[in-house]
Amino acid sequence: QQGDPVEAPAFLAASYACQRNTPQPGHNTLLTAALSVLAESAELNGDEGRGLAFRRSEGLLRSLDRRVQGPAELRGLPCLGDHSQRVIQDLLENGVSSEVEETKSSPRYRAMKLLTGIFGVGVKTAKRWFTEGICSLAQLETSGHSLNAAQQAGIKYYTDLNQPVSREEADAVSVMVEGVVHSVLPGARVTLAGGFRRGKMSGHDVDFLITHPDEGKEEGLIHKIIACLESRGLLLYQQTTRNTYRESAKGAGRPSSSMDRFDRCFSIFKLTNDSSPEDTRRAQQQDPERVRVEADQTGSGGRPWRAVRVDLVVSPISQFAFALLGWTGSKLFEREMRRWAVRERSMSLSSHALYDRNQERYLRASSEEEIFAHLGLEYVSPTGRNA
Ligand code: DGT
Ligand code: MG
Repeated sequence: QQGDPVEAPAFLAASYACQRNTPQPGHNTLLTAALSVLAESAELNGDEGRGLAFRRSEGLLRSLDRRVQGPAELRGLPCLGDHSQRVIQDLLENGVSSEVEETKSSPRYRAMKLLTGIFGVGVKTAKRWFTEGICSLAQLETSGHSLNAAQQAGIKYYTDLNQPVSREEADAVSVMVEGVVHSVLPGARVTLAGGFRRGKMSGHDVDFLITHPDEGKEEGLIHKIIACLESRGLLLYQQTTRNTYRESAKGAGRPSSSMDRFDRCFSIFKLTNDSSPEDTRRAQQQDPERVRVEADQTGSGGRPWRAVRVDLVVSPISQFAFALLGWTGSKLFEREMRRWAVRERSMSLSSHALYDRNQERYLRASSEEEIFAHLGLEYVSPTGRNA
């Protein structure tokens, strides 16, 4: 079949990220990395709207099934605002975007990134410090600001916590968490969520969702888990927050925000250098009370272990499917799913429940597939949720 070369058809792309399959890292990493910098910069400026616009463009480009070669291929694609298009055009023509390069080297962006890189420090606090002229950890330490417990841990383990967690480290942490959870509540289920469930090879933390097949058995579980982790010397820091979510029959307590109300623990684990998943499993089998493996290797700061951020979330089994969906991410995918629910289906979705505003009732689900089906969305597997 010969003839005149025809122009490649425009990419077909749905406008909501939750309607698309978005693998990691995608075919347009030059473009997505650049847009991610601009999104992050906007977020660090407290400009949510602008950040979201860049995140949507980034997500769209990551979902495309081939590399964009020229601006003409972008015609007809959703989610690409004028600003994103200008940046993309620059990158396609010159290989770099001056705006992105300037952003990356700007003192404000660098300082804000450094300060928000401290565990326990959000954008607001970092902004306040930056306006006082604080741009480094040394300046913060001599500033006389009193830091809360989380921030103190954040400073203490700064280097470790800013070094990405590898897949292997995540697996080693999984073995530790499973060992502890099963020892305090046999039959409980531990599921790796977050970026690692989406197939990412590294992450900033390791997220776990914990439940038990018998509703109610999970009550108070978080405290038992923490006590056990502490007794085994596996925790460097922890802060537990209590569940306050109550489902109201009238729907008054229906999910109205993305705030989570599960029992949750923000923690920092002590991961020994040689705690590969296999070693950790073996050590636990030999002596469950002693999973600390004395190592002769040295880690960051000459230590034989390293600090790793771990989030533990406990969900009752009745909410598990919603919790799993909510804690798998990505953040943009979640956000888009909630936006789809409200705008296209008149439903409210949270990590706890799905409420149908027309029928004025909650829709039950025992799997993620059922939630997608309730929403009239085609199922997207976790590895396709990297929007
Ligand atoms: P990373 O940076 O490699 O850890 O990437 P993720 O995707 O694992 O991001 P992370 O750990 O911040 O959060 C995992 C997912 O959990 C995220 O996509 C949305 C959800 N999530 C995190 N924090 C909250 C929260 O406070 N409330 C709710 N509802 N969901 C949250
Ligand atoms: Mg994570």
